[in-house]
Amino acid sequence: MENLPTAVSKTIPTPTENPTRSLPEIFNSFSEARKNGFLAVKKLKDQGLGVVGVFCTYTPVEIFLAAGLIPVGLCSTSDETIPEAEKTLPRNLCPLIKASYGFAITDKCPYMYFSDLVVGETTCDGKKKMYELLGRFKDVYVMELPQSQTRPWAHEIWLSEIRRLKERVEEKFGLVITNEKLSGAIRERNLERAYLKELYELSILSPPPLTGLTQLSLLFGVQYKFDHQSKIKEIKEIIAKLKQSYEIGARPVPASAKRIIITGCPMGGVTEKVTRVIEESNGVVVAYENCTGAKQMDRQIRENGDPWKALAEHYLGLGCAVMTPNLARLELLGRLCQQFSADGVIEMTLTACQPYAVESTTVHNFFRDRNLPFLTLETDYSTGDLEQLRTRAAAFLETLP
Ligand code: BJ8
Repeated sequence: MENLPTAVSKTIPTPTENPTRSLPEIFNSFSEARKNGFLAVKKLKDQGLGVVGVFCTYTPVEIFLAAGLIPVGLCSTSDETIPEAEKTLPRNLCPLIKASYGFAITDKCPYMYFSDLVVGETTCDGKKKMYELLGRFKDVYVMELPQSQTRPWAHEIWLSEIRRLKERVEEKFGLVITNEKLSGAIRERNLERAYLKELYELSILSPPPLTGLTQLSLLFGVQYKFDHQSKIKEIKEIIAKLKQSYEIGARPVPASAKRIIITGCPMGGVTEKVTRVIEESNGVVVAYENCTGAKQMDRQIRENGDPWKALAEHYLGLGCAVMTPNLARLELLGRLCQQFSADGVIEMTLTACQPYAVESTTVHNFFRDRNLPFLTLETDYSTGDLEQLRTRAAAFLETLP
């Protein structure tokens, strides 16, 4: 690790592997995945593999996998470097953007440090303008994302952006991405999506066989596991073990717990606090509609026909608040509420996230029309609002029938 900056090398732990792990041990391997993934990425870099840093669910990562590159998530989930970021960025900006930028400029994020290329999209204004600043010290490529899924030309624009990204990757890394390789990467990721969906759908059971906190750490951690085969093996193992322990009577969640769907901004790291306060007040998070959860895994990429068109079709269909109108979010939310027999929905918005804050009214109206209780909790990457979140979540859960 002698080539790494001190701030980075200090954060790299030594992973421990044990082939006969119990369920809690496998859970730990996922909750520790982000930390341990640093070392895995370092090893892959040493083997000569290229790394591409990404920020958003709209990024068609299959292109990087088809090219034999390693895609890594760069969004930060702690407030550690926000003061440093605020020396350049406005204070009233979403914490996800400030933290991600802060970790980049302080060299404290090994994933950013190892990234040969960073790919972003024109999603919210804060993010796309931050990419311009990031471009001063990293090789940043920004895709132009249409903000509508219903305009007839949106698909054509996104398809041409995907083809441009292919060319940029080919030129940067000196390789060729064939249709066959892309189709292979699509099949690989579809398989992962299918198993992750099977995993979170276990919480359709009443009571669910895992808490919302466990589900979140699995879904968040999986993005920092880079070996496809062993990742699939681990997910299958978790599913089998969870089913087995449920069959013999294990009930980690009380039957009386109110079933909650979480929607809104991406979660992980410090924002786990939202799930924690819900589960401390006789609630259980049964599904996450956001980018950490179902939004990413609910749909499969079409495996027949032109793979580039299939990729464009899939990613443009994601229901994020940067789209207008954002009907896909409501469709998924409505479906999850039915499927998981939700007692209520809690939306988590990050402070200063305009797309989600404004769309909150639309989501609120959607659930009012369906008589399903809905609450919005706004938070940031600090822990200073924990008591306030706890009080509001407890009051909401108490009102649920
Ligand atoms: S697809 S949710 S990952 S854009 S929270 S940075 S929107 S101001 S994270 Fe997102 Fe892609 Fe959408 Fe998902 Fe801006 Fe809001 Fe901050 Fe956000």
